[in-house]
Amino acid sequence: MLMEQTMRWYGPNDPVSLQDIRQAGCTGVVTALHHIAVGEIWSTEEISKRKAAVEAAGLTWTVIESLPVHEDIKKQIGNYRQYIDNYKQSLRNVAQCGLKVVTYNFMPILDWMRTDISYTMKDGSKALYFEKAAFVAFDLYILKRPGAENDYTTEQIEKAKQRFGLMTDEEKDVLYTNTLLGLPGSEERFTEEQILAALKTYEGIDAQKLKQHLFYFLQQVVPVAEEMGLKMAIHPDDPPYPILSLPRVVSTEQDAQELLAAAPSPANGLCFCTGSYGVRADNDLPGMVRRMGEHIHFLHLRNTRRDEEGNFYEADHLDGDADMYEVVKEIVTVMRKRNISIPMRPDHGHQMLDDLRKKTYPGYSAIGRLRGLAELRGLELGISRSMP
Ligand code: DNO
Repeated sequence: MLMEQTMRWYGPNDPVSLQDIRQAGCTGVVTALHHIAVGEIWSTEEISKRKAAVEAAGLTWTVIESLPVHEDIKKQIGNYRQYIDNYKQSLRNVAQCGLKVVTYNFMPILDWMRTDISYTMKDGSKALYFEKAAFVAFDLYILKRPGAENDYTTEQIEKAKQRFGLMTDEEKDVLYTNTLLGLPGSEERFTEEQILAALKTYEGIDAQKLKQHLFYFLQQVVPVAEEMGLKMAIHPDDPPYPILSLPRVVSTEQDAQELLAAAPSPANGLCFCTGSYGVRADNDLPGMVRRMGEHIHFLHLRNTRRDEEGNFYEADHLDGDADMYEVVKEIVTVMRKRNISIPMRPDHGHQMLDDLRKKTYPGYSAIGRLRGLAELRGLELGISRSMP
């Protein structure tokens, strides 16, 4: 039994087509109804329409990524109870349409964060990159977040100052855009004032409080998911530590164990993203799969290479700090024990070959992901065949 191979598809406007995904060797896709505003109910009509489009291409809609959680739920303000009710209804609707796995995250305001989306690798391909000095420069000198200087050492500030001093106006502009790309729904650019205002709404919400809000949310929605036969899969924080003073609560094994314990159920599970968890040296990835394998409902396989300063780039899938061989070995063991196939997607990929001339979603060009998928698929088959 092998992992179910999927790729993310952003929907009808994605320059990577369903046909492309099928030719990459996938049997399923991971997609979401990105056109529905966060917090609104996903209707069965809209879900069925998307499902039919996927199936018409000979694929299955294997995982929803994401059914996003409204900011009010994370802060427990305003209409959060209504948004939780809406979430429950969306869960009922997706289950009614035959879907099985729902991915979401609980990151305040920002989803993922990189400072560079076209970092040139030695072979000329482009990767996503998080450069600490550029990020600190963004925080201190572009965003000018009040109190930001308290979050960094004198050395970091000095380095950021130098880095910023050498940037052209255009580079500053690109840095600004890149850094805020992970803002959900940020088709247009947010202004500095809007970001600062959003950050302000998290004043008084520390990690402990955010955790309570996450647990409350889980206690509300997990029973519905369980009743409907769905699996919830929470995506970890990316990067897995606080940024811009925002609290983070899904960054470590302990965080994951705690959230699983807060609403014990087969429906309460993880999206195990080796790329996100793997940025922390204290996350033992193979051990996490071994210990929490029962609860892994979806896999993002990706690799990063970090240094002491806090910089990291997205490496080739089998390269980087994560020992992908060990990780996949544990996954194979877990799947055999559970007697199931866990869906996976090669997460991100380098922009390479013909894709260097195309515009795709950052990290989601076809060829780089195809390369990652092909390598992972071979790795898994080799491991699986050689294991008794
Ligand atoms: C980035 C993705 C994340 C992920 C969400 C899940 O490439 O892995 O945006 O989809 O955090 O809710």
